[in-house]
Amino acid sequence: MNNDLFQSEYPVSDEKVQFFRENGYVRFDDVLSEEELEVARAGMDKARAERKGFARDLAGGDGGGDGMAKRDLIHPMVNLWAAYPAVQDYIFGGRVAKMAQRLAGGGDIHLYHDQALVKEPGPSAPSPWHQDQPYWPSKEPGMFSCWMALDDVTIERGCMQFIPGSHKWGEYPPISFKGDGPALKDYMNEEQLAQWNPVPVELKAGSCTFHHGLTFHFTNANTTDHIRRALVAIFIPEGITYAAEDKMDNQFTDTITSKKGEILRGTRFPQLA
Ligand SMILES: O=C(O)CCC(=O)C(=O)O
Repeated sequence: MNNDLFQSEYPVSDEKVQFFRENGYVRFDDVLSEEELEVARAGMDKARAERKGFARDLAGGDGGGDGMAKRDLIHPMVNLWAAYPAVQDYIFGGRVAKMAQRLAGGGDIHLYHDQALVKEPGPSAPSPWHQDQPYWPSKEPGMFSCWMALDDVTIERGCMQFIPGSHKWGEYPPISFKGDGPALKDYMNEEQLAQWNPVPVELKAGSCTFHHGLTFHFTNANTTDHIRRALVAIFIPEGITYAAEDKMDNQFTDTITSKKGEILRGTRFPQLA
């Protein structure tokens, strides 16, 4: 740890914990200071510059070109903590991990991975309604994320939108980000459709939302002239087990050291709290 940034505690009230449990998401304002924001942005921008041709896109292209194709997509870069000290300080500083621990009701918190999600200015693509749990290796739900805004986010810039309470509706198949499969809405019954009331959460930079792995969420394309940078951390709370072959393989499967049914652990899932 280079300094004392990202370490001081951010109070999480019982009301916030309760809100998270009931709605499957919760917001926190002014979590990062201006100084911390600058450090986090610089870390992410370094990664963006160095990994220019590396960013993969969720919509199926190669994401490696510099033309419009790149602008159309969201560029996930994962596990920046392992390469960029600024992101490592953010992830290991403890503030956000302790907030996660409060929301989980205590117990150990391990990192699954971090993820920089960037929507460049100009026309880009929406992130379709989806749940995260279908893409994760755990047998039971319980893993969850912190989505930290590094820029002010509005609906037009791609802030997070949630369906409150949808984390209680069960797990649905993974949604294709290419748009070539069923939409999440296609799986809904009439009662669910009647409750399909998206809540956009506009945030100032340095504020964040947490969302449960089963919560339905969506972001618009970034149609503004300013970049949208979000730094996501995904947490494994206590008691989560590995589903192994019952789940799809992904780029993290090789780092998992657990056997099916054992507590989910891996060489790159450090304990944070
Ligand atoms: O940032 C986005 O556009 C989507 C974020 C998301 O799906 C997530 O963090 O789980």
